[in-house]
Amino acid sequence: MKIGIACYPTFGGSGVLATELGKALAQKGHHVHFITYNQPVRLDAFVPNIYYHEVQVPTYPLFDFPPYETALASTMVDVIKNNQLDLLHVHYAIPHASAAYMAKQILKKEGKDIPVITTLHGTDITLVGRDKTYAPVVTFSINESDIITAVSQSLRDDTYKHFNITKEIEVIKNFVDVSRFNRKPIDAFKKMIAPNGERVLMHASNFRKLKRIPDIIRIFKIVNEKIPSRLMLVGDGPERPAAEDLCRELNLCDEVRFVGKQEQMEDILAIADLFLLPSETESFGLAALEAMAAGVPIITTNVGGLSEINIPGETGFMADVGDIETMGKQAISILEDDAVLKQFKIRAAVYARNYDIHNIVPQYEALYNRFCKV
Ligand code: GMT
Repeated sequence: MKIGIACYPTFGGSGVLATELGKALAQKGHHVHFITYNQPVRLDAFVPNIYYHEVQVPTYPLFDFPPYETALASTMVDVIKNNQLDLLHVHYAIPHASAAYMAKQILKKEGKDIPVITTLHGTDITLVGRDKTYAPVVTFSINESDIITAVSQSLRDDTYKHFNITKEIEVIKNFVDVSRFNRKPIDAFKKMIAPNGERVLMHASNFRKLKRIPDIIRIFKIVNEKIPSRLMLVGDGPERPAAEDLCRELNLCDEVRFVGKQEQMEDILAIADLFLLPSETESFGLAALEAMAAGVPIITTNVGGLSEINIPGETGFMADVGDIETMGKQAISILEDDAVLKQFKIRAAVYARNYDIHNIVPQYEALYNRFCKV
């Protein structure tokens, strides 16, 4: 099958998921064409049946806002026509679903009907998409997609709650390549972060407000007062300067390491003992699933899709948004005893297998097969 994938090329979960899906489909023999404005971060190796088409957005003095969506739709048309694509799968509704609608209409006039699959990832529904500046276009273009999928049951419910969607939304949960996360810790790296064998707590995200980075630092403080530990913060974003200030204020600069954006999450997670994701909202929590796959228990809030992947007492614990005290106590209960920690680590890895790439990718292929036979 020849499949077009439009996504964000960044470290965000939707782009990571779309890229991993494309790589998995290519491994199964499909031809996968990525259409986006930069090389996706997880697209890091040459694979003969993976193609990358960069969306160029020419600037012009008139454009205070270069029209990316127009350039994207035009690139979609060009790639679909010149590579005889069988379908277009877009990840994150804004602006991919509306650009896909436009491309579909243009191609229809030329006698080609290209099926469009839209996968909803989270903030395109729960946050940004609901803004009334975007909502009519988001609603329209989701309804015009041939197939709509959501990455969790909770996101499916939210989509029906906030938008007037007249079609069935199918749930295909996010996945992880479990074999990739089965790494042994790199000793030198572990020594650098935790020179005296301290417990390593970790968080990875785009440091946006909804990730509640201050909660992470305060949870860590509670843990650190009882257990020798280090906090590793992976990623970057708008909340980082305030987070650094808070570390200074709480006198935690020696214990907290900001390591910036990282591509080798499997090596980084291999040295972690506990992953923290106390988000305000989270449609799925791919970062937490990757942690589980690496055998790292998780402490999360009980919002959105997090309560679908985190099994309290098994893979970690959950608490209400902002309940730092409870999350601190939960973290200590996992970390204070070697035997308990070991059991949580084993169970986290075992539960992650339910979301292994080999179980989930065939579900996408089954959707594609409704339109085209392999
Ligand atoms: O979490 C983010 O801010 C990034 C965002 C994205 O769109 O890339 O992640 C969303 O999609 C991920 C992949 O499906 C989900 O795992 C995240 O939970 C979701 N983020 C939110 O809902 C806040």
